[in-house]
Amino acid sequence: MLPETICAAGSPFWMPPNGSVHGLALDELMRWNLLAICVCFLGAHLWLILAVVWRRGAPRTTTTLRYSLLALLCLMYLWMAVTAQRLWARSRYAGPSPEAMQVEVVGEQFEWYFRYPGADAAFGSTRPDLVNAAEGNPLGLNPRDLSSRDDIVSSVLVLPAGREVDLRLRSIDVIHGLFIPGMRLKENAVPGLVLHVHFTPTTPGTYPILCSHVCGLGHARMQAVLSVVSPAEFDTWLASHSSAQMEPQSQ
Ligand SMILES: [Cu+2]
Repeated sequence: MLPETICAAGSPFWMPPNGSVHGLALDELMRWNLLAICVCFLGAHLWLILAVVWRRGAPRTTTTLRYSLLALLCLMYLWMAVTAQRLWARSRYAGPSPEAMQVEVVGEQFEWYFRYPGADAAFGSTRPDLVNAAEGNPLGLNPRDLSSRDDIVSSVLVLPAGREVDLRLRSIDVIHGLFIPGMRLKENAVPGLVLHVHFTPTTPGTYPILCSHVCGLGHARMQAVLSVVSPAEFDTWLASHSSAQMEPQSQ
C-alpha cells in the first residue's frame, strides 16, 4: 500500500478523507494509477531527452526495448482496467444485502430531499399534483396512502455508522447527480427512473453532498449534508422525526 501521508501532504488539493467501506479500495487504486502515470510521464520525458542527446541514432537494442516498454504499458493498463471494473461491478451489480437500510434521495431544483420509509418499512405513494414545498410536502406524499403517513422527509441525510444503506434515487424535474466525495459515491438522479446505489458509511462525521450535474442557475447552491452518527444517535433522531406524521387530507 502506498503511504497515505504522501497524499495527505497534497491536501487540500487531494481528495477529502474517506468515510466508507468501499472507499479504501478506490483510494488505493487511485494512488496506484497516479503513481503509474507519474512514472510513465517522467520515463517518457527522460527517453525524449536521451533521444536528443544520442544524435548518431539509437542503439540496436532500441526496437526490442521499445516493444518491451509498450508491452509493459499494455499490461499496466489492462491491470488498471480489470481492477477498476471489479470494484465498479462489486458496487453496482452485487446488490445490497437484504438488511440494508432503505432511504430515498430526491433531487429537485435546487434541493436534495431524503425520505425514510418509517415504521412500516414501505415507501408510500406520491402524486406530482401534491408536490408543494411551501406547505411542507416537497415530494408530493399522498396522505390517503397509509404507507405515506409515516414516511419521514428530511433535508439532511442522517445515517448510522457501520450499517449498509441502499439509496434509491429519483428526480422531480431535471437530471441531477448525487455526489458525496467523502463516501466516494456518485450516481445520477434521472426523472422517470429509480436508480439504486448502496454503500456502508464507517466514520461518524459530517460530509458535504453536492450535485455533480449543471442542473440550472441555482446548481452551485444545490448542497446538503450527510451526517453519519452512532446507531444509538440515529435511533433517537429517527424517533424524534417519527412523531410528526401526516394527517389525511381531502385530496
Ligand atoms: Cu442538481
